[in-house]
Amino acid sequence: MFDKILIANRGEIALRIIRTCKEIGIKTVAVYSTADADSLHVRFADEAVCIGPPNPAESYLDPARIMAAAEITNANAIHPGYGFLAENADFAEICEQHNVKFIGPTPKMIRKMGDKITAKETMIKAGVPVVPGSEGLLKDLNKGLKIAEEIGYPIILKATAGGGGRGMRIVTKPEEFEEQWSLARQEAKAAFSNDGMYIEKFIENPRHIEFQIIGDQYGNVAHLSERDCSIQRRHQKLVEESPSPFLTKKLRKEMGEAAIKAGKSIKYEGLGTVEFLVDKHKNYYFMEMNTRVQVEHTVTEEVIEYDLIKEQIKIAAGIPITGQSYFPKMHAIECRINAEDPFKNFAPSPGLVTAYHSASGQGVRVDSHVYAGYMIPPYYDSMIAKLICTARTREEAIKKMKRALDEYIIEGVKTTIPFHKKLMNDKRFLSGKFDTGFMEDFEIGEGIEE
Ligand code: MV4
Repeated sequence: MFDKILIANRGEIALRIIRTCKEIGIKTVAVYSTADADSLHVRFADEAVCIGPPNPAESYLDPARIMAAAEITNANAIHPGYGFLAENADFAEICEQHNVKFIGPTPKMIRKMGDKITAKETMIKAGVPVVPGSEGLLKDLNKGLKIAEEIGYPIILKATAGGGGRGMRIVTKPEEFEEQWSLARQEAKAAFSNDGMYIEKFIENPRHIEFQIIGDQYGNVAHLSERDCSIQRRHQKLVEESPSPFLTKKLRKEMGEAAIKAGKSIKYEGLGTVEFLVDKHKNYYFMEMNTRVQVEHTVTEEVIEYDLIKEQIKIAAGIPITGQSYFPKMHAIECRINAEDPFKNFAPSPGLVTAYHSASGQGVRVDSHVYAGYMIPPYYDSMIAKLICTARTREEAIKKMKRALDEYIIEGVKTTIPFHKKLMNDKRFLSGKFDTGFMEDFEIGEGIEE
């Protein structure tokens, strides 16, 4: 087992990783930018190294600074968390070269799943259902038009280097194809220096249902059931839950087996997420695979009683898993509390937290790095807390969430708490019949007077 782990991240996920390390007796090193000097991850880690200015490119995103911090502190492993360098294959390779274990899959696996066309081809070979579309890279406009004609409009153009909603364009009729094709390629070239594109049939208002998988260094792969992440806004998830109110027992088993096939086809090592689009007829299609721990891993932890970070560290240390899959015993819902104003189009609201009281009580989990007097810096993402409520049924979890949202106090900045309060009373949300189009016609109504 590792003696000391460096956490190449900040905020709640850095704290989350430190917590598990403490429980299993591993020393921790925090890294921080000057904007985060007063952060809890700095205080709770055994050691802390300042790695640069607030700009992520000169701190949390700079492999050289992070590797230097690992070397001076003699850390034997690096946990990247999510975001920043978590899916950077070059960084994982640099770790290998410096004999520091990257806690995550191999650089080859990260690259394979990072290139969306290669990922899709891998899944086709493995027998995992994918959305009908072009096979491989689209060579030219005419080839694209021909394939679009074959599969039928609307179609979606996706960048092979994209993902998470970046570099996509919908085309509803052939007359629009040429313009969208050229715009999509320009955007992809600018954003990823790679204008490789592919086509898929456009699935209208799908559900986003993802399976947590776990694989060890010996080829064992298991699934830990699903999370429904259909409540999103501009490709940012707002609420996640497990189990999905949309899945039957039979479909869960079937999709879980598909997720395992996906993992086994690349001998996947570590924690991963297989994302599926599910249409209204309950057809499911592989969308992407994430090769990191995700924000919403907590929801899975609550419904199967499992420490995912602990397993991730054990796998990196070469300890085998049993290969047993898990099914939800409870129902958990997570509300992402962001420093954003839900009444002003979710505009960021960084600044000083003047008063803070966290929700608590049975079945209530809060993963957060915030405290009274904490300054939310404007340089990083706006998520400040994850509120997870767990109960035996969805109805009970929602009741608990309403209660927890009512007792959560955050003053000084605007937060998404009022949005979640409205959502927990929304008829469509309560019915469980919602899809990724949900936020397009959600009205929050009037703001509360202060
Ligand atoms: C799609 C799609 C419909 N049809 N692909 C968005 C994120 C990226 N991972 C893929 N995405 C989509 N791909 C086909 N063939 C609709 C989306 C999509 C979406 C997917 C999941 C969650 C929210 C979404 C919001 C808009 C579009």
